[in-house]
Amino acid sequence: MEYKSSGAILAAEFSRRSLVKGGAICGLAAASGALTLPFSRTAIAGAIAGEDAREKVVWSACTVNCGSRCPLRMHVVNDEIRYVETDNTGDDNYEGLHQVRACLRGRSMRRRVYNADRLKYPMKRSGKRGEGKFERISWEEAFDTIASNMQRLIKDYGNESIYLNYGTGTLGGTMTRSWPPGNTLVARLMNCCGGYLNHYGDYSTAQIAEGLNYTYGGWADGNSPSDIENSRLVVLFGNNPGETRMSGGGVTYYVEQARERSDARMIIIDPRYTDTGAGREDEWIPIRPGTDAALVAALAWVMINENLVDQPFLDKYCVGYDEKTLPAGAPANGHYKAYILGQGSDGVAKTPAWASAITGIPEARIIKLAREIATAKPAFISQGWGPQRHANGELVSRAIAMLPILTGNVGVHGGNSGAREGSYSLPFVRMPTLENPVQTSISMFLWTDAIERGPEMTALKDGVRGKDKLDVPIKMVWNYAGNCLVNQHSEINRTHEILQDDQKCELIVVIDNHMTASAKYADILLPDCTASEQMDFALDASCGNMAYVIFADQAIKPRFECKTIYEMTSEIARRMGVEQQFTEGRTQEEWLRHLYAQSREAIPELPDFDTFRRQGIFKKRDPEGHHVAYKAFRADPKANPLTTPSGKIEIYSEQLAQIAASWQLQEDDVIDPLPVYSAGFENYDDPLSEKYPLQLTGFHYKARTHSTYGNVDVLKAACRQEMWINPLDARARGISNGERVRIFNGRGEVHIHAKVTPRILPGVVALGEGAWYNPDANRIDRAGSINVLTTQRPSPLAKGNPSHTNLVQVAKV
Ligand SMILES: Nc1nc2c(c(=O)[nH]1)N[C@H]1C(S)=C(S)[C@@H](COP(=O)(O)OP(=O)(O)OC[C@H]3O[C@@H](n4cnc5c(=O)[nH]c(N)nc54)[C@H](O)[C@@H]3O)O[C@H]1N2
Ligand SMILES: Nc1nc2c(c(=O)[nH]1)N[C@H]1C(S)=C(S)[C@@H](COP(=O)(O)OP(=O)(O)OC[C@H]3O[C@@H](n4cnc5c(=O)[nH]c(N)nc54)[C@H](O)[C@@H]3O)O[C@H]1N2
Ligand code: SF4
Ligand SMILES: [Mo]
Repeated sequence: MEYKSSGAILAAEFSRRSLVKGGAICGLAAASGALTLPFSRTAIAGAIAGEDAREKVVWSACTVNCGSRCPLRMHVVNDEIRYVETDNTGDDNYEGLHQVRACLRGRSMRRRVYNADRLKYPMKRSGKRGEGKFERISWEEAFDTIASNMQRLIKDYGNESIYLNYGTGTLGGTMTRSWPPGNTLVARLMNCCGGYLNHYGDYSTAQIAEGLNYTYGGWADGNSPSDIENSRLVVLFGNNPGETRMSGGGVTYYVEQARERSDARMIIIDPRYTDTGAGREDEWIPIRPGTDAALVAALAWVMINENLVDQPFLDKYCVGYDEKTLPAGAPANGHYKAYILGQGSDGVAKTPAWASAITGIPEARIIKLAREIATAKPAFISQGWGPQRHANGELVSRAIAMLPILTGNVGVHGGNSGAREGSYSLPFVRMPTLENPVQTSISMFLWTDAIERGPEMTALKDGVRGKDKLDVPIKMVWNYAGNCLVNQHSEINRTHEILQDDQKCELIVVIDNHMTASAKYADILLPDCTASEQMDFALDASCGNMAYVIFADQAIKPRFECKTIYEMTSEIARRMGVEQQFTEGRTQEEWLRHLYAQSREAIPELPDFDTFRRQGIFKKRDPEGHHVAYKAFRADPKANPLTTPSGKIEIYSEQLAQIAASWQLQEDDVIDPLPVYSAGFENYDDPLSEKYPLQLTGFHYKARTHSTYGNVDVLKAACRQEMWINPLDARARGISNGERVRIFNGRGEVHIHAKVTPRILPGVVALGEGAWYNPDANRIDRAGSINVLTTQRPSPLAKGNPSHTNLVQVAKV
């Protein structure tokens, strides 16, 4: 047990300090609020047991996957969190070591820790899969069952039959880190036991990571948002930091402060009028989902015709813009300029009139936008990950990057690559997780297929990597800190059918804090400690150009029978005969001290362990100042080539031409050497739109981080789950604001309230992702869980999740 009584003394000291700092004012207000909360019974029990009734303040953290990580200062009395504050160090200056203030989600952590949905004991399934019927078992039985079944499955099917599912619930942790799979304690355990089937890609960025890899080589870098202070124009394609990067460490804070300084104009291109706009933007240009590449093509058409492209930049740094730099193997007129002007293989000129019909944006507005982007130098052009989470997302991501490329905004201050903003990170040392002896991996999106038809899946058809084909189906799933087993994976009804049959996937182990939709599909359900109940470090925030690490200390003892992931995996390692290799004889705290000692070698400014524990957060500014992506390449492309095959920015990719020629693709799946516009499947003009005429796009909602915090009452009340619909579409269906509607397509049906608002383009409806799936007896969801309506058909190149590409119909309930 790492719960240290000395922590109380350290923390008591801290609460005195916060009194001096004036933190006491809001502290007191919150504390008096806490008196009305339902903890009194346990508090009394604690007092009887003689526990410390003095308040102590312990630094903890919110480690969910929202892109930020926030410190939480837990005020604890008698082993209970009474209220939660956040960072009180630093100031409000974004150029200094500014405060990293938690958003309202993190500040409601108490309501997650003390939630009625908490898993209390290990359990085994007693009904059919997904019915949610369980019976309590001992930890011994849980560990024995997992170990013996795993041994059997490894013997019968091999290690490739054991899959680590995507899960980002505690992505920000070090010991508790839940993703990428290879960096988790479950991976360390499996690597001691012969390995596991890995996955590549992620639900966040599958298409853009794959797409821009061919443009820039590797993960596309971006300028730090602080560099906007040097920009004259900010153009955001489907990028909503006001909602997706909300914390004090977050990007939205930088964008706002840097724009105040530069007075840059801001244009937001999004089917929705987002919170990032909310009066701060200069212009909102609504666009039909999935059509950004058509808009970009027409902007390029105007720029080329009006001589506004940066020709010297294109000649020196790029491949395939025009005849001069087209690779020898490419077809005649295979270059970008020919494609735009209508001299390419499709023979269509990408005029503003052409794009207007596709995107829904007026022709005149497209022409004005082209002139504006080409002349406001430098311009910070970026895309969030909404535009790429589509059926044609790889092409869209590459197309948007064409704007900074055509205008020479790459590699300069105040510019950007067209990717999302970059951020500074520290070389903090992570828990070592050993090598996976199994080389095979599948796209994170195709695990349901790998259960259903694993041995039919091949490299050329399904993107299997490390092998030509899968030899065995998935027989066991480890699902740690993830709700992607059901809630967050697409097409819930298909998943349900596949998981119901326990002859296919024979063992599902879910490790979570709460009884989620995914937890209901477990065979063995293990209750994990929350971040408040153990010691860890939290890091890796997307935070502009200040990086930080949080000492996420143990605030309270584990609740109920919860254990840490380290204890669980160590116990299973013992039963698998690999305990020594797994633990190397260290406890969790000993590991953290060990990793910290190594980190201090890499980051000499880090204080000693105990000082860090007391100070709670360590911050460091990027010594470079503003980060400029591809600065060295811009300065000297010969000395600092990109990692693309040519070393240059590849507008035309020979690698993609080869892939397009050799892969087996479904109808409507387009892979192209150029960043062309292709509608992809289920776009607005799909024949299916006769039956399901509305495009449904998802978005990441401020009420939750995906599904996490989705069961917190006050957050649910503050930000209701509702479907956005334009007044024109609502009127045509007789729907008024606040009324319950049916949203349906061939994959399922959801009932939820309508938000009738001009903040969304006609023809499009939107639903925040992550609501807790709540089906009735007819499998109609009553909570607004979008994944009842999404498809499991993958995007062509990345085999990623096209979560925002959906056609639906809407009607009054
Ligand atoms: N339709 C649609 N679907 C989407 C998306 C979309 O835009 N649209 N977005 C996708 C994206 S980008 C992502 S990243 C995924 C996210 O999907 P997930 O990674 O599944 O994220 P969450 O829904 O937050 O689920 C995290 C789980 O971890 C649990 N958890 C939290 N903290 C802890 C802990 O300390 N220990 C343990 N054991 N469990 C913990 C939570 O209770 C929750 O069940 O969703 C994807 N799904
Ligand atoms: N509050 C909160 N913050 C989060 C998360 C969360 O769940 N809640 N999740 C975190 C995670 S894991 C991730 S991956 C990121 C996700 O970050 P993003 O993927 O950037 O977030 P989204 O909301 O899916 O999409 C951003 C915007 O794109 C718009 N959009 C959708 N389709 C299109 C299109 O075709 N074209 C254009 N131009 N715009 C389009 C949406 O309306 C939305 O406003 O957010 C992170 N931050
Ligand atoms: S949800 Fe994100 S922004 Fe909010 S407190 Fe947690 S880490 Fe910070
Ligand atoms: Mo994500």
